[in-house]
Amino acid sequence: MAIREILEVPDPRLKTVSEPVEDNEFDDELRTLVADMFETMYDAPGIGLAAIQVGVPKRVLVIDLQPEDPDAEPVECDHDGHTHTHPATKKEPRIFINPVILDPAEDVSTYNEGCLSVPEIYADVDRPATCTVRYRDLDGKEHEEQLEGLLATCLQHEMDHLEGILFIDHLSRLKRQMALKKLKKLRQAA
Ligand code: GNR
Ligand code: NI
Repeated sequence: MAIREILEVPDPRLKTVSEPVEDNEFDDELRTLVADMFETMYDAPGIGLAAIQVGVPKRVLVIDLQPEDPDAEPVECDHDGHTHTHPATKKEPRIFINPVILDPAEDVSTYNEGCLSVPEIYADVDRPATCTVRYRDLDGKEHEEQLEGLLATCLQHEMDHLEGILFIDHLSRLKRQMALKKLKKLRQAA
């Protein structure tokens, strides 16, 4: 397994429309891609990742919302001589290959989104609050599932990546330009 480099704006590859995984491509190469995507996402850290974010134009998504685990002991962590405790989190890795959204809800939910390809920028995005997704697993088997809450939001954010769309593309032109200017400034400061 390997951590891969995450593409960032304005990399033109992020605008690619990704290709479906064909029936004969459910192989070890796909398994390695998915394993590397999880490792890259956990390292970042993030709650979702689309293959194009690591430069692979295939319709492959991984998601792990890493919810807090109330049954586990809090985790102590140490950085710069300061000790913090965090609630423990559970791993809930999810893989969506060739996902298709069916019947998006009319009711909308707003979430303050971020994106590993648009680092340190956050903005409210409205999306259908629930949806059904049809997708394949790593064995090529088809599934259908009703999603709600953050999982519905995150899946739709990731599906946008498959069409070459970023969350900032949902903002007004003025807000998008402000976000990109802020990112440029943050990079100059770094
Ligand atoms: O880590 C991420 N957090 C997030 C927060 C709200 C809505 C979507 C996301 S996905 C993002 C990781 C990412 O960029 N996936 O493409
Ligand atoms: Ni993203």
